[in-house]
Amino acid sequence: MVITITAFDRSPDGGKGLARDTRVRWALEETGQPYDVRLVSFRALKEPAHLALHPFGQIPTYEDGDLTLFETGSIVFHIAGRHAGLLPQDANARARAITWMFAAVNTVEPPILEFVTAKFFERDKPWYEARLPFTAINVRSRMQQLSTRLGDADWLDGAFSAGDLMMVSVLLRMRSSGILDEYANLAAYVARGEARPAYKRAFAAQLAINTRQS
Ligand code: GTB
Repeated sequence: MVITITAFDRSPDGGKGLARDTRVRWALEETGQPYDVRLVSFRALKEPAHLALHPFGQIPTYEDGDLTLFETGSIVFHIAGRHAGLLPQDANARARAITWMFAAVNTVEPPILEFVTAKFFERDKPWYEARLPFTAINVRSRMQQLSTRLGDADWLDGAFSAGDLMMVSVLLRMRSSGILDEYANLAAYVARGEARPAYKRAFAAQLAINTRQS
């Protein structure tokens, strides 16, 4: 039984790899797992067949035999727990890598999403001019803290792990704003993630879908 994930039929980013199926593809590539992709339109996301897989009507989902998962943190954790390559063997190092996964989705991603939402979806709102700089302050605060912790290390805690995979995926969302490049070590960290062969394969696969002629 081959793993099947879902992805946008056409991602709004046109293939920049920012939709969350990319991080799941990346985890599957890092661990050498073959997978199929079922493409879903925005309309189909909210239809019963997809809602049975994902209660919030989103991508990505993950199906492997009789197991269905949603939420990228959970999906990547599952992949990393089942296959070698993304979590250390040492119990304490493993716990720290998992902590970084949670930090990525619980502590770093929320202010980034607030910023992105304000910047791209609230331009016509009366609060836009006041709110956008406020959300940027919150992002910079988190990024400064992360930058300080990373220092001149290659990865957050020893060897590359699922924690880095999630953190790089989250930070990528800040590149187009220019804010990522304000933190040279974070920009280099993200670039190291993108340079990994597994990331390149994941990126190329989603790009092919999002740039295909229909
Ligand atoms: N917490 C969930 C997870 O991590 O799995 C969040 C999943 C999620 O937000 N999915 C989005 C979705 O399905 C796609 S990734 N949205 C449709 C909906 O809610 O109706 C978010 C995303 C979308 C588009 C871009 N982009 O074009 O740049 C980037 C990120």
